[in-house]
Amino acid sequence: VSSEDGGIETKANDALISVGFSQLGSESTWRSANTESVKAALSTGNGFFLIFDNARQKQEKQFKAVRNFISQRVDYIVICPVIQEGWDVVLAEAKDAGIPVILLDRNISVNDESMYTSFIGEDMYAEGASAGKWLEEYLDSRGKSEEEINIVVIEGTSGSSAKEGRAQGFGAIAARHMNWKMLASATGEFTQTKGKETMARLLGEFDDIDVIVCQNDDMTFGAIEALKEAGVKTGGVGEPVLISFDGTRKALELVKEGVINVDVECNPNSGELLAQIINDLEAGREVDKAYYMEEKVFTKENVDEYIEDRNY
Ligand code: GYE
Repeated sequence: VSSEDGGIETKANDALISVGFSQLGSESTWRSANTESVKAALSTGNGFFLIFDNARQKQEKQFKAVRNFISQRVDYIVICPVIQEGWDVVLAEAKDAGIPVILLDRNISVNDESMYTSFIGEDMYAEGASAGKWLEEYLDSRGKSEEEINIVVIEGTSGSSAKEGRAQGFGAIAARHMNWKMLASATGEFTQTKGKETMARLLGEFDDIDVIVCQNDDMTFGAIEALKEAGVKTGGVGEPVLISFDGTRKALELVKEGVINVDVECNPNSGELLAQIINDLEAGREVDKAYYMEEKVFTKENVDEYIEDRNY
């Protein structure tokens, strides 16, 4: 590239693979870890030129970012979609421009799957079902499989695949049990502040909660604050059961302490796989339509094995 092109892009930069990354926000510990994972994997040293945009929970901002990436003629576009619906138009624009789109973390619902090249993320439905199955076994082991069990759910972002998948997965298990009563399901927007607020409100509405499901760790941290303020302990015998998702270090410590009963892992470290898939595409190799991250279920029984290595 000569200086006639404006001189900004150097020859060295041209050799790099340019990637526009629309991250949906910075609402949680998980999200920060995910952003770090992508930034580390798509580094200059690894042959990438990364353009990062934080959409702060606004799909509109994601559209704007994607259009920006298109006008900059990046080689690849990576999107963590805040909600599932509404992507058809902007993805068609990327397709017309001949830029492959890779979806990361959350999924979307589109009529035409050729609108994106590949999806790398987590199986949110399986995560929700794992939580439900754990509760099933837990109640069984305590001889409570016939008792009425009152459940409240603090949900993540409405319309996100993370919220929908976890709710449906858990709901499918709950549907097998006539005695599981869903008292309420209310949003906590995947943040600690909202999680606390919602938990406080639910505590004001119900005095007979047996199980609290928080769809991510940050909301769980907020919920624990509200519970503490109300003098309610969780996790022990005769106390409400607390179920969480993500598997962040702080949450694993609370699992170890017995405050959280079970934490279903959601793996944010998808950066390396993303880099590998882009490299595969560059080399003209075929890639799969979907890749799912490996995820575990943490309880007091196994948490010691994993806690030391958690860096987020
Ligand atoms: O669980 C939550 C985050 O989409 C899987 O989003 C992700 C979720 C994650 O904010 O902490």
